Amino acid sequence: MTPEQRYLFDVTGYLHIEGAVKGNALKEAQEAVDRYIHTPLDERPEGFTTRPRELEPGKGGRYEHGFAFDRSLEAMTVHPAIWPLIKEFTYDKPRFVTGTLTLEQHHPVRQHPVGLHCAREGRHWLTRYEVQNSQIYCNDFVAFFYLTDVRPGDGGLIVIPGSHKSKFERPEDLLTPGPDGINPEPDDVFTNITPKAGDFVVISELLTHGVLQWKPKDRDRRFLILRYRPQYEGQPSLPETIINRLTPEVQELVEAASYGHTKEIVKQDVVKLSV
Ligand SMILES: O=C(O)CCC(=O)C(=O)O
Ligand SMILES: [Fe+2]
Repeated sequence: MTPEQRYLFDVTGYLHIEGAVKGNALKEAQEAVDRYIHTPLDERPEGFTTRPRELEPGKGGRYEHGFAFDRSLEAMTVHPAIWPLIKEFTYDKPRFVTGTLTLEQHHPVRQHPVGLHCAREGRHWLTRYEVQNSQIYCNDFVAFFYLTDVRPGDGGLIVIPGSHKSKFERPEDLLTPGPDGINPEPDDVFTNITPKAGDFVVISELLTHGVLQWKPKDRDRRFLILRYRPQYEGQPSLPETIINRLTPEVQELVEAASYGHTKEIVKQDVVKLSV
C-alpha cells in the first residue's frame, strides 16, 4: 500500500484503483462473467445460486459466488492491486468472505432499493477502523471489481467521503428519493464513483454508501463484490461445492483461523495461484 493510497483511504474511507486489470486478463474475466450470466438454469454448476432465485439467464440480479466460476475471476480475490491493502487492513490475518457477481440493468422502478447504508447500522459485530503505527486496521471491507464501464450520469455507487469516521447517527431523511421516487436530488455531499472495466474500488464497510438508479438502457453494470474480514472474526459461510472448486491458496484464504496463526498465503507479497 503506497503512502498516497494510505492517506487517501484514511481521509475518504475508499480507494479507486484505476486500470488494475487490462488486456487478456480483463477479457478472460469479462468472458467468464458472460458465461456465468448466460448459462441456462439447468446447466449452472452446483452451488451457483442467484438472487432472486431462478433468475433467468442474462437478467439483472445477484449471481452468487461469481468469483468461483472461473480462475480468471478467482484471481481477483488476491490481485496485486489489492493484496497489499488486504494484508495491511487485517494486520496480515485475512479471511476472504464472499464474492458475489452483480449484474445491474436499467429498471424503470427500483425493485430492490439500495439506500444509504453502512456497517454502523444493524450489524451484530463491532466494525472498526483504526490507525496504529502508521498502519490502517479495518475489520470489514469490500473490494468491488468492475467488468464494465460506469460513465458520469449513468448511476451506480455513491459514497459520502469521510463518513467511515462519523460519530453521529445518519439523519434518516438524508438523500431520500426525490420527485421521481427513485433517485435523491443531486447533492454535493455524496460522490458518484464511476469506475471503468478493470478498476477496483475498495471501501470500508463503515463508509456510508448507496446506489443510484442505473440509467443506460443499452448497457449494464457488472462487478464482483469481494468481502474480507480478519481470519479470527466470524466463520466461513461458503458452500462446500464452491470451496472445493477453489485453488489451495484461496481455500486457505477462506479459512477461519486463530489470532496467533499465520497463513501461508500472507508470506507472499504477490500471490501466484495454482492452476
Ligand atoms: O451496487 C453497488 O455498487 C453497491 C452494492 C452494495 O453496497 C451492497 O450490496 O451492499
Ligand atoms: Fe453495501
